[in-house]
Amino acid sequence: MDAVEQAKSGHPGLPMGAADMATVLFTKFLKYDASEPTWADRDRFVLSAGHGSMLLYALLHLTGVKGMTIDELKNFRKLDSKTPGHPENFMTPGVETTTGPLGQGLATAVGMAIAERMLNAEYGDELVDHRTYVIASDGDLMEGISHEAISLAGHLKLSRLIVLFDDNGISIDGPLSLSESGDQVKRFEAAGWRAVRADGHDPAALTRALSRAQKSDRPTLIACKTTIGYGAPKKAGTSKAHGEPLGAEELAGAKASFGWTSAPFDIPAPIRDAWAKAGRKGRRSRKAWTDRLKATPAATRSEFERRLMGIRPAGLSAAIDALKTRLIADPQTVATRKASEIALEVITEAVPELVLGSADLTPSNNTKTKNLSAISPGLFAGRYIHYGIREHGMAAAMNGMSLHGGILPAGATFLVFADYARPAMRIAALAGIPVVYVMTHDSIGLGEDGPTHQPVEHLAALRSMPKMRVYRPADAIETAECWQLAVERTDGPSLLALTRQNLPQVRKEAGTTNVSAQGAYELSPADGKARATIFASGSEVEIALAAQALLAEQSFAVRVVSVPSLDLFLAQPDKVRARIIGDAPVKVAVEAAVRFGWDAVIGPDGIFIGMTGFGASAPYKDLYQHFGITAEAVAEKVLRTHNL
Ligand SMILES: Cc1ncc(C[n+]2csc(CCOP(=O)(O)OP(=O)(O)O)c2C)c(N)n1
Repeated sequence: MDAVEQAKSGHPGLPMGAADMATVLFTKFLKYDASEPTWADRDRFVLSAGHGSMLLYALLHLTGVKGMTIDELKNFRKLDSKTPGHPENFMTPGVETTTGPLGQGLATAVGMAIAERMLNAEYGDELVDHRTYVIASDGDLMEGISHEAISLAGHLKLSRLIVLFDDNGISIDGPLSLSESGDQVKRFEAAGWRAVRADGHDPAALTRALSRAQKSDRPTLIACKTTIGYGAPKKAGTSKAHGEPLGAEELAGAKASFGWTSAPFDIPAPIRDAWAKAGRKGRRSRKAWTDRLKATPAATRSEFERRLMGIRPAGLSAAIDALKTRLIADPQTVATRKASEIALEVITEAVPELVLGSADLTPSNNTKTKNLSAISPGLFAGRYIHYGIREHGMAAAMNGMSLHGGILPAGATFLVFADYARPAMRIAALAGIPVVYVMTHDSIGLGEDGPTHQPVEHLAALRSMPKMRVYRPADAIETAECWQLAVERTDGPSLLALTRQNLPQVRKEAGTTNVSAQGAYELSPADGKARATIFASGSEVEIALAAQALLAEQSFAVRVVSVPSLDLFLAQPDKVRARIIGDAPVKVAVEAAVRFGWDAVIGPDGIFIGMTGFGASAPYKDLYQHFGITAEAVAEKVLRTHNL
């Protein structure tokens, strides 16, 4: 209450209403040690309703997490504080994931619970044996993503997942009855959960419910009846308590109702001591775990530690180099989705933490290599996940798996359905979570399925997202290189946009350098002084090379620059960019998508050959003709511009 009041901004209602639940959870159930908030076998706690961040900050402060001082609480919502408006895992020790967009935390927690069971299946109870707890609000459960998350969790029987639902019947607009008449308990039951109701202000009832939840063979929802802004004389139980400081009068009234006489931010010693004790509660468990880890055979132990630290295995680059050598010796004319499968045959062997999956497009995404078996309800040995048709749930679960540690998730769908996953992808970018999206059917090149399935604006939209890395490789060699970069990245998400249609192998040589690492490189130099440069990505590199040949017939020398990652290229130092862009007077970009973004390479006067609107349903070669994305069109425009 004091911190929100001092910040003149924030949400007191949820922290006040959920404090009883959190207190029972943290003092009696949660396995954690505040002195080591990143201990690998700790229980995970996710405050899905991120607007209630002050509850989490208060818990971290009271339990004694290093750095979470009372001054941080006083600086709530100030620049560079550890107490930002919504919880950010990259700013605050002890915060497991960034939350705020409602529903994300719950869906992320599902991924954490999956990761825990998968690592348990690999390393056993001795090393991996913990739970994932969530506090979720009405808003979390109203969001569509919650459907995907709870049905996936129910299906997989994630019995280590326990959700405390802050069932206060209030949201911003007023009582929930304005917009909701469903029954969450029944909904969760229908999804395969154990779901019960409890009085959220009765510690004994909460204790009983949590004890039973720990023994369940299914995930558990505890719908806790609470009062938002509990204790505030007038605002309690109303939407007025949700998102603004209480104000002096209500604050004083609330403190009086609790018999609280201390000054603002002053915490009486007995209370402080009790919480500090709770913060030490898991110390013995942690020490016992550390002893078990020490007693683990050295090879298993170092592999476990490597994976949890997020260090990629040493063998990856040698494996990629060997694959590239093989591809040079035996060039492949394949779709890049198939090239991705070829690369994955190698990478999945070299990188045991890589867990693949698809939102029900496995045969189209080519993500299930022969060596991978799928997890199934209650059985978590495996490295493949059938996420079902749940793109958003998949992307959020991937965030959770990655944040849990020990796993690098890669999930797949069609590129156009990135839109269905986008809010979780944005969290991955914002929070710097390493995950890989395998997004096939990346343009009109998918053909007959037509414009609903043909992405045109998606590459631009995804490239514009800060910290998202978008790759669109041109052939089997670039696909291997882009996969290597995606797997090596440990500070954020990567996306591979891959074709449905076959492409020739355009790289004629490949050393041990990953030339895709600068985002663009000269693939085919001009024969003589270049009069134009053609930039292209993915499937259009073939067209650029054909245009180069057509122009050569007319003694017009052009160079071709392949751009496997436009955003990575634009992030290079000026010098690198200038060298690769070159000084040929005519600049052309070819990409079967909208122009947005390419002006940074070709300038506003550059020639762009691509899409200006939605696609159409037809065989893909007809579409390329129809939309004028052809070598002839490129050559003709280059000559016309040159002759102006
Ligand atoms: C995806 C998304 N939509 C909208 C919001 C804005 N918002 C924050 S809290 C909230 C609803 C508040 O109701 P509830 O979840 O019941 O929380 P409580 O009022 O109990 O604190 C909304 C709409 C958001 N944070 N995320």
